[in-house]
Amino acid sequence: MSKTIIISNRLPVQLQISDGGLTAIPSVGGLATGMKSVHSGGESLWIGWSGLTDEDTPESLESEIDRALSEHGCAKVKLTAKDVDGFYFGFSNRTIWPLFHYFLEYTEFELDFWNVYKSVNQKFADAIIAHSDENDTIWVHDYQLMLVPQMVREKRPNTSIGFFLHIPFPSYEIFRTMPWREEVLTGLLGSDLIGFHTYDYERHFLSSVRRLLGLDVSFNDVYLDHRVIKVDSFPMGIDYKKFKDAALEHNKNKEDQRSDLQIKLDNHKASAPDTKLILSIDRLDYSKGIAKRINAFEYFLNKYPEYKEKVRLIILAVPSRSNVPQYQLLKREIDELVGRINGELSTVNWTPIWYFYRSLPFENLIDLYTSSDIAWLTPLRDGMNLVAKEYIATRIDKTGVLILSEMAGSAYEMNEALLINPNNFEQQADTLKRAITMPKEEQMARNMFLQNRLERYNVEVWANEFMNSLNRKSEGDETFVSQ
Ligand code: GDG
Repeated sequence: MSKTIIISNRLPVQLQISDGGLTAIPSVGGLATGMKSVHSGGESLWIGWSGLTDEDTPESLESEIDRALSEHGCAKVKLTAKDVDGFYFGFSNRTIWPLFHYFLEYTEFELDFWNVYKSVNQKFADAIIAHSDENDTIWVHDYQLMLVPQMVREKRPNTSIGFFLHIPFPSYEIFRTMPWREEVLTGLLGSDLIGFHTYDYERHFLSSVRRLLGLDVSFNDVYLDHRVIKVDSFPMGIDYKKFKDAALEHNKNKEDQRSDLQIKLDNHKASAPDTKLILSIDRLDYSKGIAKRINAFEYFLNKYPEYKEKVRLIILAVPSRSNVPQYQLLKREIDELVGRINGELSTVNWTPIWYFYRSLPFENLIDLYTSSDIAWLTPLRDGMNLVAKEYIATRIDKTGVLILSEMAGSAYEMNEALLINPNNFEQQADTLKRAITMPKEEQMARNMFLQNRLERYNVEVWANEFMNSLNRKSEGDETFVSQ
């Protein structure tokens, strides 16, 4: 029987070794949830890195690890600490991530990183070959694995292979600065179907294919040797029901069931009922524009001083890639900014910014979403941005204002949000004022449209549309006979 093979850098379960024993913790991330409909019932296998390097893994635990993973429909790719350094912290996060988010000044073109990226992509491809046969359908995820489709294609010319990129694909002018640009494009073109979040990323990719490889491109088809590769956009949704149900449950909670965070939020509301809570949640990443947002908040308070003591900015910054120097510098910059602004502006009754540098449990995320009057998300570049969608899904009474950067992929589908340019402080100060004073009826009218769209185009629909498109492609007319 043919099966679906999902491949991503990390698996939907994380393994931890403690006291010599092994624990498998299911991941609650968007990708894991979205793929549930595809990854179920024993007809699929998810291949990825377990999170444990070879050096971390006693040999005696190897078979136990395989057993634990196979209970979750998973199989592992083995990586050494050196692999993880060069492939993940190196090429993925010091070359591709900054380049694809238009941070050329942070992009490092290191031959050593590239060589490890190639060899680790080969390890993933080898694992796919070992665990699959010709009739299986393969879905590769994200920027860490862009060479895998072609590596698999070489061994399995007739297998159906899809690839989805979760981050932006940059314009040709940016992409062409990379020394290994042709190899990356060729790697991706091993696929039958290549998916992006937005039409713009799709066009950027096709433009690079045409200009760098000189291939024929017609609409969204690329012609290569005897194959036609389809390129399309599939904007990723969220598990709408999960967020809506969690918010409903949260609202039902009795006093004594409230979390400590919710008690703090409620006390704040009770003591200052006119104060608006403005929320931002991101991984601590320069692409998310956190430092600029804090500066823009200070600008707003200077431009509209009447809102001092009337607003509070909550920043949840989730630790991320702290081995990469740029992330350490950013952490220091944000710590200093928050310290300076709170130091200068706080009064006996008011601290302008509440800053959490940690990952919170899902329940606390819901506490924050449901208690905040405004969500303010200002990425400088973002493939999609699921936080924007999650905030809207939790607004049971339909109140709440979303201020969202035009540079997020989600802005294309969320026109009823207040869209801003994160570099324009003047516009953001005025938009914050507009959000604070927006009548409830207008908030509800805007959110009704947003919620309807998010409910319809949820993450399950996203995954199914991609798979259906890939299946149609493999059943259909992909054979192209070059003239
Ligand atoms: C990449 C792309 C694209 C956040 N803090 C906590 C927590 N989260 C969850 C959120 C959300 C997810 O993490 C973040 O997703 P985003 O989409 O906002 O951003 P990235 O992590 O950068 O994701 C992005 C995405 O891939 C999907 O394709 O949208 O553009 O960069 O789901 O809820 N979850 C918990 N505690 C936290 O503290 N439990």
